Amino acid sequence: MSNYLGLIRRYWDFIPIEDENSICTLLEGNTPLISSTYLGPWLGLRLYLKYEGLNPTGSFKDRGMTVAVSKAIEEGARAIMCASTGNTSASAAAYAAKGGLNCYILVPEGKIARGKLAQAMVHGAKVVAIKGNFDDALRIVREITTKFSIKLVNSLNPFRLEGQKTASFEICDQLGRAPEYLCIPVGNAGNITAYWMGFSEYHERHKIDSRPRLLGIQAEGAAPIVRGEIVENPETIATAIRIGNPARWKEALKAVEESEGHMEMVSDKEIIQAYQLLAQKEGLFVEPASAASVAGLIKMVRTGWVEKGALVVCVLTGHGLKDPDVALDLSGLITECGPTVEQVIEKLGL
Ligand code: AN7
Repeated sequence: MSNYLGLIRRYWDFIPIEDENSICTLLEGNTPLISSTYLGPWLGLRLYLKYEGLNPTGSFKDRGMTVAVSKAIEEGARAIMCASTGNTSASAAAYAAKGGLNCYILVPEGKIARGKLAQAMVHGAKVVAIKGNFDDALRIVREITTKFSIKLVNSLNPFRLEGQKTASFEICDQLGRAPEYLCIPVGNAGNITAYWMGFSEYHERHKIDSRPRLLGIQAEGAAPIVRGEIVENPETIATAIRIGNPARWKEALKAVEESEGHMEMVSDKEIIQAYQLLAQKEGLFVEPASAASVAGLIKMVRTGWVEKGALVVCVLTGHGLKDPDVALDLSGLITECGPTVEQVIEKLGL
């Protein structure tokens, strides 16, 4: 029997759920902090990778969703709704199924990785594809959730952040201290905001003597915070962070400033390089948005922003199986072969 209880019970004192009967959990969290054996030595860093792809639905979103859905249940809600580039919808659909709620999802048409769409559909959510981008979808969801009695579960919902912040607690528990830098991809900017809340709360309560400098990484084609202006038509291979007007923009900037960190952007080419390095040298299959944090870190070591020897944690936000099309497009063709030992030996060049 597993004695893991899920985030809410594990961090009960830090999370504003009052009624234990309303807890809706899939035993999210408790993800591994993996010591990097290739990238770390290569970059001259003490590097750890927080593999959030091992949450129940394959992304970090489950941390926030367990709290947002439990709170919705506590408040008597019957339905939840979100706009999503994919992972939020997969998570919302799963927790709604577990909690017996209806789930409404708006996604940008044609820009959702197939694994994520499959998750939202299989869990029985009502999915609508908008002829527009994520920012359009979020605008519509905000309006509809004020008109109907449906709970919004995007990270504008403060309970999402209350759950997501627990990743910082885990990192401090796993390292026995806070890292010097935390490197994280930024889309709607909820996660980076939540990490800062988490490090700050742990710092206060457990007298941890430092907080990390936050390095937030955006994709070049969807980098409103780095550029300082809304991006009308965001584009990137990392569809999860294809967002032009982040809802938590101000909070993210404040977190980066307070931590004396930095916001950086990386090209799709750099994202793909990091994606392949993680897969081929670390054995970690992540989705492109997650590889953005590693691409950003590589860039910041090259530019001297992060010094050699630093203790760094990179957050790998989602599993690579979410987006099988990117993986297959980047790989060579499969070798076809007749069904004999000789033919296989020949094809493998043994
Ligand atoms: C893998 O699912 O916004 O900066 O609607 O799926 O907190 O938005 C996903 C975002 C990073 C960015 N990595 O986090 C959605 C959605 C992955 C993601 C982000 C997302 P935020």
